[in-house]
Amino acid sequence: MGQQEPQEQDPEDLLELSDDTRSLLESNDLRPLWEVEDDLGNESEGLEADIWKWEDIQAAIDGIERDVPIADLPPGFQRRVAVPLNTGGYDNAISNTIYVGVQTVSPGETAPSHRHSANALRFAIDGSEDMKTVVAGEEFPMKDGDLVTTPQWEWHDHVNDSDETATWLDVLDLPLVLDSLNTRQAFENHELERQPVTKSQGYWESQYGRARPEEQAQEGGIPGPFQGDREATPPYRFSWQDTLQTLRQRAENDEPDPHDGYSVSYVNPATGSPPLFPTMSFRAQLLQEETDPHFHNAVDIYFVIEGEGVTHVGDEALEWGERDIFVVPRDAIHHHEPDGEAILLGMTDRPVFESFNLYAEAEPQ
Ligand code: GTQ
Repeated sequence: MGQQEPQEQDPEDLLELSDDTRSLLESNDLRPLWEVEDDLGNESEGLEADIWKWEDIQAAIDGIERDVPIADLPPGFQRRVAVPLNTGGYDNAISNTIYVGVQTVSPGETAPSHRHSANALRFAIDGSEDMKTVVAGEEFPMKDGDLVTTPQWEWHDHVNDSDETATWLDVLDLPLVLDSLNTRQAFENHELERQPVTKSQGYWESQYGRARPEEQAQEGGIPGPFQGDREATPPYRFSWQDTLQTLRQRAENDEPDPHDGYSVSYVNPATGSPPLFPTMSFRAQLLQEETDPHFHNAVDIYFVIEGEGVTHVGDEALEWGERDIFVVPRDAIHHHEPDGEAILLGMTDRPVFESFNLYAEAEPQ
C-alpha cells in the first residue's frame, strides 16, 4: 500500500477524546484545560468608562428623598442612597471592587446604627457642623469636603441635627467582598437606632496625632470576627480645610506628578502611610495642566470636588463638572485635561493588586 498524502489536520481533531475518556471526565466534573482556557476571565464583562452628571444624581436623590423616609426602608442597610451602576454588565455598583453611592439624610432623620465586614468612608458633599456620622462612640461633624472613615466592623449611624438635607458620597469595598470574593457579609444592627456617644469630639483624631499613646486606643488587631496582618484603620475625620491647605502648599512649592497632578494621599492614621484601607486607596488631586497618558490594571473612580475638565479614556472624552462622578476602567489609557484649575477625589482598588504583587502600570508606546 502506498503512503497517504499528508492531510490538513484540524487541530481540534487531534485533540479528539475517546468516548470513554470524555464520559470519565464529565461524570467527575472535570474538563481539559484547552477547553476551559477561553472561559477563564470571561465570568464577567469588562468595566466601561462612564460618567454621572451631578444634575441627574441630584434630581434622583431629591426624588428618593421625597418618596421614601428612611424609617420606611425595609430591613437591610436602611440607607437612602442612589447607586451608580457600571454599564459593562453590573447591576449593583460602579465597579467589581469599589461601590459608590450618594446618600441623603433629611433634617431630623437618622440612618440607624449598624456594622459590617465592608470598609466604608463618607465624603461630605452638602454637609454641616450639625450633620454627624457617629463612628465607634464619637460624633464626627460632616462639613463640606470632610472625609470620615467608618472602618470594618465599627458601629456607625448618621444623624442630621441640622435644618438642611445632608448629602455625601459613600465609598465601600462591597463588590470586592460580596461578589468578586463571593463571601457572605458579616452584618449586625445595633439594638439602638443611635449608638451611645461615649467619646468626646476629637478623641479618635487625638489618639493618632504626632504625640500619641504608646498603646493605641484601638486594641491591637482587627475588630470583629476577622483575621489578618494589616494594621486596622481607625475611625478618623480628614477635614477638608487641612487637605486643601496641603494641596495648596504642594502646588506652590513642588512639582506635579505627571499623571496625577499635585496629589496627596489619605493615609491610614495608624501607620502614617497609604492605603487608607487594605482594599481601597484615596487621594485628593489638584490639576492645573494636562496630565500624561498612562494605564494600569487598577480601576480609578473620581468625584469632582471643584472645577471642570475632560478625562480622555481611550477614544472617549468624559466631560466633567463639579460633583460629577466618573470611572476609568482597568487597562484603559487615560489622561486628564482640566479647564483651568480643578480638584478631584481619586479612588482606586490598587492596594488589592499590590497585596498580591499584581499591580502594573505603563505609559503607551
Ligand atoms: O451608610 O452605612 O451606601 O452600610 C451602603 C451600605 C451606605 C452606610 C451605603 C451602607 C451604608
